[in-house]
Amino acid sequence: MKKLFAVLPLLGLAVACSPKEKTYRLALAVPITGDIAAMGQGMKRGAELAVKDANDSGRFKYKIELRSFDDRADPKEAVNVANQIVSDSAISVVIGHLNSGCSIPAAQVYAKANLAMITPAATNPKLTQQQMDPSWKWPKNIFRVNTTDDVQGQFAANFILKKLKLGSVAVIHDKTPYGQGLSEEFAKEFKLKGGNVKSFDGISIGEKDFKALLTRIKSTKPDAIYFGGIYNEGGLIVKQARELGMSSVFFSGDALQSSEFFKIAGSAASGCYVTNVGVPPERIPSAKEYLDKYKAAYPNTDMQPYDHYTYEATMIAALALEKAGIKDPASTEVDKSKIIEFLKTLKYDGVLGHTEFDEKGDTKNKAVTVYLVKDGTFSPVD
Ligand code: ABU
Repeated sequence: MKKLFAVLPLLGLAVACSPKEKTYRLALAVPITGDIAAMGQGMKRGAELAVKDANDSGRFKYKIELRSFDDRADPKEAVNVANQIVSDSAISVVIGHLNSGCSIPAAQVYAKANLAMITPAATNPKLTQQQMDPSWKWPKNIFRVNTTDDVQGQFAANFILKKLKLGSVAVIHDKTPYGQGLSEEFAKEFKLKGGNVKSFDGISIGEKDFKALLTRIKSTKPDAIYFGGIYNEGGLIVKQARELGMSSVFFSGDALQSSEFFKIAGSAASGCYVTNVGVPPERIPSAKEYLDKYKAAYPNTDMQPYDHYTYEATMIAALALEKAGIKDPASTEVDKSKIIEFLKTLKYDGVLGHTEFDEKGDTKNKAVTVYLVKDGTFSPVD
């Protein structure tokens, strides 16, 4: 009996130090509140599902936990959030941000702290280009699992000209790095391929009344309106265009592929086109398990455009931690440099298909899909 009491403390110590007990931390930085919270909440669902799947897989000898940070889609808040994240030395990878306008400045904060960031949504090419600049004195820490607006804008321009056979367009953008950047890429390609860009106008996030602008655009009779921006303004623009009797085809990018767009545009959504980067997950065999799990975990919930991208980014972060980040099995300290080096050589097959990064940190997967809105859904157009 005496012997048993003697070994009990040792057993307790062994349990406390068991690798199973160790917890490593990932951060998610997205808008959880505010005007585009629907998309940020979708990303949070994707990240939480990935962390659950990673922990349930039994592959890891430790537990992964997710800390979520709300940047409210505000670049200043994104930098505040980034500073909070880097002050937590237990965080090994950041997944985020959603907005290019947030991701670009926040990435520099992470770089100075040698922390890898993987965005599942920000599409402005400048995000990764900045780390190729000779003035970038920090590790090349920025990775992106979704392709970029130069690819997406060019694709849309060629689709409108060649598939829809429409030769003129009015461009409206929301003056953000995403909306304006995408519109510029689109307009450049549209003109290059012989199309007529009749106008190029900026509106402001939060604006509600576009009738004066649309009345001016209507007088120029464009075949199509191309909008670079997010569903709140995009939904109102197409609704008001139809109220003014405009029949121009409405076309936009990935940040409109949300059920929120239907709520705002109502019946005017029907017949609109949007692009999103990548192939629809329903068409990727390796995404089936994810889709089934998502539906089971979040019944009666509309998937938002970046949920599966965030799931993938989180799974990749967990893999990088497993394969390269564990510094010392006796502690939870991570080797952040090795995580960055691992991501540079990643070859991963998951819900997005195959992912590997080019020298800029961008995915080599350049697929873009056009969706037509019909019967209240986004239907891929072949
Ligand atoms: N990719 C569209 C929305 C996010 C961004 O600002 O890039």
